[in-house]
Amino acid sequence: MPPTDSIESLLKEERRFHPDPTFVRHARVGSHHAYAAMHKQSLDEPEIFWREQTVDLVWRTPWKTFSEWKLPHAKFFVGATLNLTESCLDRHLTTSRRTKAALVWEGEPGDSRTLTYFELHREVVRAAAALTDLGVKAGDRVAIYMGMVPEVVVAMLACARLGAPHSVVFAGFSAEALRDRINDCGAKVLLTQDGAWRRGSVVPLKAMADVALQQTPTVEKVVVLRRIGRGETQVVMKHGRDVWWDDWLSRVGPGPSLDHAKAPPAFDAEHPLFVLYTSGSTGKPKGVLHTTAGYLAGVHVTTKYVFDLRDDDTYWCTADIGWVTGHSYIVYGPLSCGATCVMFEGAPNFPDWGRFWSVIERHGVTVLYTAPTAIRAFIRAGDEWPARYDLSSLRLLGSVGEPINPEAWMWYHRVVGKERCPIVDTWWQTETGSIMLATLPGAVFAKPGSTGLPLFGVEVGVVKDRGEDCSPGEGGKLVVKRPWPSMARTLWKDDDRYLKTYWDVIPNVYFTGDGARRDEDDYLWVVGRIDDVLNVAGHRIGTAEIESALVSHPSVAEAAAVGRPDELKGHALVVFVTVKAGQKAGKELKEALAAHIDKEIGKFARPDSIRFTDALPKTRSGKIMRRLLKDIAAGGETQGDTSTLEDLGVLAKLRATEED
Ligand code: 7RM
Repeated sequence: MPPTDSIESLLKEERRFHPDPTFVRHARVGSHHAYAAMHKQSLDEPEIFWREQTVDLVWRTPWKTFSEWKLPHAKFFVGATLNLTESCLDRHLTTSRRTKAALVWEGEPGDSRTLTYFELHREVVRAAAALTDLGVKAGDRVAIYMGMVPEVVVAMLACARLGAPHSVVFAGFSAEALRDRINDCGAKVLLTQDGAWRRGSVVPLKAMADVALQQTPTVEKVVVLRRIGRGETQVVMKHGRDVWWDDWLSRVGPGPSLDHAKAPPAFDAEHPLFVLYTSGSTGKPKGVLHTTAGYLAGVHVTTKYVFDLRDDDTYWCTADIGWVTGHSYIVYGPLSCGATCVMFEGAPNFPDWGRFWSVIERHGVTVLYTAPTAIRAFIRAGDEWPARYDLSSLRLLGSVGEPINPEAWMWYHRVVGKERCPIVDTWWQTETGSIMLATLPGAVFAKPGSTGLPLFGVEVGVVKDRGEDCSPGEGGKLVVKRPWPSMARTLWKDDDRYLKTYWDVIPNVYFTGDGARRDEDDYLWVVGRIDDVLNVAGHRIGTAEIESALVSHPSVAEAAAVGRPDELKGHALVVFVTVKAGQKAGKELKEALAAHIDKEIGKFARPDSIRFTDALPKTRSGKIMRRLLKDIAAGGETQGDTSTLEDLGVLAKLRATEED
């Protein structure tokens, strides 16, 4: 079943997959009853629940009050102080985890590195001291524009240790996108690398950063990691501003500067931890702000239960560090649990479609967390690829990023999990910080395509516009009915937009932007965004961002971007463009526009189809009717009301536009 299938057919999905009895016997939560009791306690007696569940974390001052809530500002673990990195690193050093692998890293070209908890801690302490040396103080923002290298984890943790919020910018973003994010958060330092490997070629990150840095007045220093280190990656170092990573670190050799290895500063529970930009339904990306204690508690508890993590697991989350999944489930969650994390720099299909399976075989991965878009690509590549490798180490599979359609679920279950491994679908968002809905493995059965039940502390609803609950099976808006510890605290310097986007849409609840249904068993089925945000191959992107990028091209008068359901990517991106008078619409302009998007946003946002048109369908008040464009993009008849359409003739003309 492709993802285009309607929710009606999804709800007819009657297969149930019960976890293997051996898995259940050892599971942390071994029955639906146990899950329900914990969930109930987490809502009714949150103080007791969270006190118990966070005892492993390192608190300098214990919290007095669980939460204080006054819109828009939520506080959790009020009164506590902590240094988050002590929970992720220091606490393991007095146990046998001291010499355990924290990161098992594999580079795209096949090089590899392992960092034990001891080594990772030492690197983080050095980097924190070196950041201090650059003048970074608690509260200063540090931008990170790096690929999937161990140093990016070191960099994030070093920032956290100093209380300097990091803002990681996905290495697939363009110079312009980097510039805007740096400027929005006012970063003082940028950490980057000469280049990043991407399917055998080099993405020149430093050269791209240099373009951004021409218009980023707040950045004082730039640290450059040598990842490629070859002549072909021409790096120009600006005197007084740029420093090579190794030179930067060697300035703080062992000695007094490492004093704070033992006692890093403690911060308030609500001290800002990071800003991560994500797409919204209007043009400008939103700087989602997460703070320290609540975020840590959320990712710690969810990592432990959702992945059922054990000390002997080898856990691999395939997400990129530039997205929230990389933050929460490569770095903060797993390290706070003392897990061994595989980190992989490359792509699933380089040098061939066997690469992921080869990583699993060679490292003995036990828990795999990946995305439906990857699974669908693997299905297309053929079963022979996974069949060539020994995947018997796997014991648990996870999915995140978009709805996993039943066909992909079944393939994952059969071909990867050999019908032995539970699959845990996990629904959450950049804004939620940690996993909110899941089919908790060992505790509950899975239904292919359903994202399951709410996790601890999470109370969700499926409601109508005014907040009335929908009946079972009825489609509505997915909301969260009470604040939870790992929720975003605000949007960077924009409380108003935070309130408007999430809390003012439906009375008294957090609005997720997703549509969903809840079935008779209380299982949730998330169908995707109901606003103008698309999910293209797991990348969340606002149609407004694409449109404003297109319109910034000198030949373009107007543009509308819509998604077309795509078997592989979730959404394919279709854009309708009207050109300015005297401009020639044609193949050449199409190529120029594709290149323009690459530059303004990044290659991942390149449209799958660009269609020129004389006019866009609009309402009388001038609003583009994207709903109609969506139908046209999908190749079907336009559905629903066209009475608000100003000029009916536009539709016929649009259908006649050429599809490439
Ligand atoms: C973690 C992440 C969030 C949006 C969210 C949904 C969609 C994510 C699932 C899902 C159905 C899932 N953060 N989404 N996971 N839809 N089932 N298991 O992806 O901020 O980048 O995107 O992604 O629409 O609102 S995100």
